[in-house]
Amino acid sequence: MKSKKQNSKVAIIMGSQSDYSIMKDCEKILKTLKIKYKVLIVSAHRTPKRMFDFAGAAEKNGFGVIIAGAGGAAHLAGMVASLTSLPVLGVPMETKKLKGLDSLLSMAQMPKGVAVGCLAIDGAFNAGILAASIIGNFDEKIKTNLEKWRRTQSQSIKKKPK
Ligand code: RP5
Repeated sequence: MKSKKQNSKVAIIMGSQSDYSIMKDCEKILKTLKIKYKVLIVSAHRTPKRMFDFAGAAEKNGFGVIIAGAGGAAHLAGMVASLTSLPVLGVPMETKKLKGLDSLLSMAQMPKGVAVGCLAIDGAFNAGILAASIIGNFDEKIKTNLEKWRRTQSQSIKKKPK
C-alpha cells in the first residue's frame, strides 16, 4: 500500500451530543495508540449540509478512517460512506425503545454497493482498535503501538479465575 502519512488521522463523528458519552471510548483508545483524531457532531438528518461538506472534504483533510456513531434509524454511517471512498466504521448506539437493535440493523444491513464496517452496539472502543489496524497498514508506528497494546492486554489476562 502506498504510504500516505497525512491520512493517518481518524474522524470520530456522531449524530448527537447524546452519543458522546459512548463515543468517548473511541477517543480513549486512539489516545493510547497515539493516533490523531478529530471529534465532530454531524447528523445525517439534522445537519445534512454539514454531513455533505464533511464527507466530501474528509480525504483532503487528512482523514484515513471515519468512525460514525448514531442511534435509531441510523443512516449517518451509510450516508457518509456513500459520499467518500474512505473506510467508514459504524457504531450503533443503544436506544431506549429498541435497545439499539434499530441502530444495529440500520448500519449492518447496508444494501450492496456501499459498505459500512459495523461494530457492536456501543462498540466505540473496538471501532478505535479497528481504525488503528487500518491505519497500521501504512503507518508502521501505529502498527507497533497496536501490537504492543495487544501484548499488554494478553499479559493482563490471568490464567485462573479467582
Ligand atoms: C440520532 O438520534 C443520534 O445519533 C442519537 O443517537 C439519536 C438521539 O439523538 P438526540 O435526540 O438525543 O439528539 O440522530
